[in-house]
Amino acid sequence: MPVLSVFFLWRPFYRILVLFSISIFGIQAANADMQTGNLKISEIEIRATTIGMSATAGYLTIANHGMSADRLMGVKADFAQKSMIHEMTNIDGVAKMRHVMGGVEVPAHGSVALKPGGLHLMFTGVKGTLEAGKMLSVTLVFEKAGAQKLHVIVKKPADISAMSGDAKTKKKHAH
Ligand SMILES: [Cu+2]
Repeated sequence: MPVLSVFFLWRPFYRILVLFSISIFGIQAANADMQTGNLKISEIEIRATTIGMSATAGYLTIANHGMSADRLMGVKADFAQKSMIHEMTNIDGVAKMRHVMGGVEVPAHGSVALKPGGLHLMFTGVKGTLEAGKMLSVTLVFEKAGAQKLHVIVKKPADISAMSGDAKTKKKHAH
């Protein structure tokens, strides 16, 4: 009898505990950092497009907790005709973009940031308009970690967390 009463006393707490755990995991699922092997990939943010815009860019950070370097070799996306890794350079005040050949190294115990004004994912021949809030997916291809299909979120340029204050004010990266 005392055992039973303890059980009934605990039942409501148990239920609260279950609900609490569900809410925690729900939050983790929404905050979409992704762990694959030694790589931790941040939520991928893609710039929203407006009517008539057929090119856009994507930003993310890849951290490598492993003992050996990996390499981001390429990117694939269903919503674009062509997906590439690009780099933005600013030489004497002239901003230029180039296609990064041979991929981007993710150093051992290091990280690489693809952000406005530097390295970025570049999508051309984008089908339709990418509105803010839209969920899409891209596949990142790594030399060692292989192909990783990841969710991406479309954001208004002002909402992209990878935007540095500098990039925001200059509005240089106009694609
Ligand atoms: Cu570009």
